[in-house]
Amino acid sequence: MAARPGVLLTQPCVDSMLPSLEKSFTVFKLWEASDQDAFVSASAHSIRGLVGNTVVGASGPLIDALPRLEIVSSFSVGLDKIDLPKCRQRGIAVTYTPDVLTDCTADTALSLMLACMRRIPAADRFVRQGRWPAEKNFVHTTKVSGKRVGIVGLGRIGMAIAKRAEAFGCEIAYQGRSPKPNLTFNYYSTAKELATNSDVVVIACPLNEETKGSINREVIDALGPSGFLINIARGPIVDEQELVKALVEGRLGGAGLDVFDDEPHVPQELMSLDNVVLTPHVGSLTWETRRAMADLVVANLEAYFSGKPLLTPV
Ligand code: 8YV
Repeated sequence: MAARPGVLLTQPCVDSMLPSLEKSFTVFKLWEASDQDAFVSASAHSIRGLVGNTVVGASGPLIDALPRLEIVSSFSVGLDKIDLPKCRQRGIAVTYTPDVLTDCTADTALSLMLACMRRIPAADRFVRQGRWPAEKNFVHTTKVSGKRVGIVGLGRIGMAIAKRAEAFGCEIAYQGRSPKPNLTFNYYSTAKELATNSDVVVIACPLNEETKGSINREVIDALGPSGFLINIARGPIVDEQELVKALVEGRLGGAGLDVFDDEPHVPQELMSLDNVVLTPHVGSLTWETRRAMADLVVANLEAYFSGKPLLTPV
């Protein structure tokens, strides 16, 4: 019997993935190694596949350390942690997990929108801290239904956010590289114009050279003191220092943030702000979605090593 292909798993991901990977592959668990460089060089001759996520992906140096690598099967829809030019240059196949995480990520965006505009976590704290009997009323908050929602990046996830926001009677607009055909939503070619014409801006675009830092001070100020910013995409799309400043100075109404510049580190200044809701990159973090992502990661590897077409190639 031929040796089972070796697959390097960079992170644990979800419980169901390891046993299903181990049915067909010899799995090398990077996160368990105390000296990861030594572990990689000792197992490099056996590793033909790599499974990474947004915590540890397929960086240039890791790919360089794996001369027999043939496929990267990413446990993510975002590709920013994969050195794609290097994969292309080496002829390494790349797959990802689109579609299966769209619903949960869009649900997270709406949750953050509702949570920060209606200050749900602060209201919960108000009750738990026993403040209700003495203070009688919680602060007034901002209505969500009917608001103008601007979406940066109307891809699969952006579209799913639009659909959900439409059900709240919101008016939808979007910004992206180009207008999409057959849509009644308003299109703006710049994030600043979108922000000027929105009550809430939701970031749902990929992180790349074009989008990095694109939500800057100008865009934040265009949204203004009654505007809200929601980010379920990637932290570095926003100039985080400017965002923090705007929130601290009251130049932005509030923010719902699932992603940050330097995860898992979150700016300390945000911790005391009741108009800000912070979640630890949980967009796809449900059992259903993470299992579906794992199934797709494994199915892509199995397809590759049995010579079948990849299910979700990049
Ligand atoms: C995951 C993600 O949080 O798919 C993405 O791009 O950001 C998320 O689904 C991630 O891959 C787990 O680290």
